[in-house]
Amino acid sequence: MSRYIDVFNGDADGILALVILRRVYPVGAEQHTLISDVKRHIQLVERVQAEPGDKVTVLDLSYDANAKAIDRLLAKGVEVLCCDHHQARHALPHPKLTTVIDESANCCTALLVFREFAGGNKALHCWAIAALFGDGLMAQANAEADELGLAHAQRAELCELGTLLNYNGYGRNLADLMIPPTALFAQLINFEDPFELIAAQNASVVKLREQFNADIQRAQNEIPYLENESLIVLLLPDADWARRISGTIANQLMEQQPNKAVLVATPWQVGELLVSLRAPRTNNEGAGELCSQFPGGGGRAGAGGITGLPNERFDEVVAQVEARYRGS
Ligand SMILES: [Mn+2]
Repeated sequence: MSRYIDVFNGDADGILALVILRRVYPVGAEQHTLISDVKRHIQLVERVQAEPGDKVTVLDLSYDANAKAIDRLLAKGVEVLCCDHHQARHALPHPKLTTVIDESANCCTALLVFREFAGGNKALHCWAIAALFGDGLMAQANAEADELGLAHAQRAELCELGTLLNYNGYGRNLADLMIPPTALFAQLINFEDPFELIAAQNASVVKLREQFNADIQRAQNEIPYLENESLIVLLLPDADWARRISGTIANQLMEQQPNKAVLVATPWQVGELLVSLRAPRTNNEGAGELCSQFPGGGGRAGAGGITGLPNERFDEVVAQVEARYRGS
């Protein structure tokens, strides 16, 4: 019996892309393998152990970061489906490979999966909107919500859910996370749409909300490392709450101050930082490109990051961001 091996990013977008796909194409538990990790760990395809005839689906993970591992699977006769919105220069045609890739700044993987496979299903569209909110893509989330005629209160619910699921993905390793992404998926897949999940007062959602509220409060009280008319920089302390909230506070600052770039750093391994960059909303490009000039850096047009930046290079990053987005 062939197996379905689903490999997905541990953030809102990765989890919800898989929820949409597996509500359209359900797979029995005995045939199903799930592989995920913290948001920052994106080279997950190398963990796949597949046999010829197995079907591997890769969601919300950069093709380029996984290209070698995908090539090995294809060469072995494994079918691979990749849906993503990160850089994919190495995705070459292959009879066993299907790609749904769109690198535009206003799109996320869950939206791609919805458009490609869900045939306009309204309940599944709502999951995709939650994912857009989770990825900080507010304008697109609202445009999709307009299509469905969602009320303000419903949008607020989807925004909160997306934010909470995204928040859960941040950490150095799985032990830092409140709930492992594979366990979150296993709960979410049981609900037809996100409103049902929220109305059920799902225990995971309640737990995430409580911790989130405490963490965001602490982050909002931090004094910026640097702030001027073109950027705002936060350097958070070496604490689990800071690692959990770093991505969310970056998205929140970006929304509040749309003409500034946002840079948030937290201590990573000894002598290193984890850096998140958001391009200004008013000049929404170049973030991934800027980050990829540093080892461990990458991302997409509006959002990028550097994993393991040596502390002494931080001011260099700050200077580059300031030069890149001055006058945005
Ligand atoms: Mn994503």
